[in-house]
Amino acid sequence: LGRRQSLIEDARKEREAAAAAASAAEASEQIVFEEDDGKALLNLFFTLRNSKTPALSRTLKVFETFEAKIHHLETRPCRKVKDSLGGLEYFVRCEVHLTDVSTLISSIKRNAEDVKTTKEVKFHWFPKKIADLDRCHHLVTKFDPDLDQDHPGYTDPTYRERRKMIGDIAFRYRHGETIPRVEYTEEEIGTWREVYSTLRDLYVTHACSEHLEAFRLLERHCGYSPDNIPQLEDVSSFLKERTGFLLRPVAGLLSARDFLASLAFRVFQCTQYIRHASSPMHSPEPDCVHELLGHVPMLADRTFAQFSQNLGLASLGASDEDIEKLSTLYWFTVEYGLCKQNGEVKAYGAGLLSSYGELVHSLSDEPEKREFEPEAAAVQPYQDQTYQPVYFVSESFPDAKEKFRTYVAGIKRPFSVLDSPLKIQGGLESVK
Ligand code: HBI
Ligand code: FE
Repeated sequence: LGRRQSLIEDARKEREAAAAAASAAEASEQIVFEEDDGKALLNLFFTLRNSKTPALSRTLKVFETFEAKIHHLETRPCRKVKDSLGGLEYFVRCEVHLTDVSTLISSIKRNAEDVKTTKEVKFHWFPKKIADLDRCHHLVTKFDPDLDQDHPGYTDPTYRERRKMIGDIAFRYRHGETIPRVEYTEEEIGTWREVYSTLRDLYVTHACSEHLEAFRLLERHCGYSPDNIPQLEDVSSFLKERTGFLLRPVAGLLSARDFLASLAFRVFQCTQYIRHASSPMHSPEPDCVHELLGHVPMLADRTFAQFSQNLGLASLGASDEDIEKLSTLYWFTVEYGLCKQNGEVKAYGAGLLSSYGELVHSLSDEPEKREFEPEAAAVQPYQDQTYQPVYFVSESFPDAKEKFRTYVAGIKRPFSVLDSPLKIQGGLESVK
């Protein structure tokens, strides 16, 4: 019993160490291990040598500690004669909480030799109620200024410091709280002014009518102007009234799974920092210019808001492959979509509406334009470094929404999500 206690104690310490490491990376975020975490099917191959320590019982207790359900256990005599100890090779297949996989493997490695593993995800955890979005905070750091040498802020410590300060607001934020205001510096407002004035003139000829209409309202009611960077809390209240969408602050590019899951609850995870002053017309990652000028006006439109939520609903609990497809679909619609209006082609994608260069390019004769078909758009290779060579053009938002509905019906999931547009913010009671 003493040994078992110490093993449980070890496992607990490892969990705490893992949680500490994760929270060091994610500021004050507390990692909570819950019953409904996703499950993995784990295959383990390892060798236990004959020795004085009771290796087998210690090893099996690791599985017990992590409540791993053993589906299969098989042994054979050790074939490698490294020394005179002999021993057995083991193959164990078990079902285990997704969040426990790495600690379980490292515990096994302390008892056994030649440990090899493969893992299949049985199902993915996903948020069931809007407050669960506090756990959808996994950032993708490939474009952030601390790690990406090509980022215009990479060599500017003051910029990186500022980013950390604004990022901390997001790390500390919990659902339901008021989004803290940021007092932007003169330099930051200068960057905003430059993009704002340039893009605003182009919207008249290039933006879809939904964007133009919402933009007028945002200027009237939400502090949109060349001299002011709107505050997320004000924008969130505006959207809430228009379409039920809420903003929540996020510190950078979010994993596609977490980002899409938020949309299911009509929550848009929104960056609050602004791009580097040396490059006002381009940012390698999302920033508040992209969100506020590109995404927010579109989220104020009812049909578009519903389309965005539907993308999110389709993503809940989906396989990695389906997340990849939905994320590509998102790319060619929400980010880079074009649509027909009164016989002309206009832009509705946020990536276009927040980039002067690509907005001009997208409506020129240069790129190829195809009719929007979800099946094709979901697998079309895309560019995140240069302008898109291909754009998809929707007949209208209701048409895009309808086509998407048919596409989603073909996605396999172990449950169904009933689509109740606004009620969902109170929780997904309809998940079977
Ligand atoms: N994260 N903060 C943030 N903003 C986005 O626009 C965004 C994201 N993560 C993924 C993403 N967009 C999409 O490209 C899709 O992968 C869903
Ligand atoms: Fe975006």
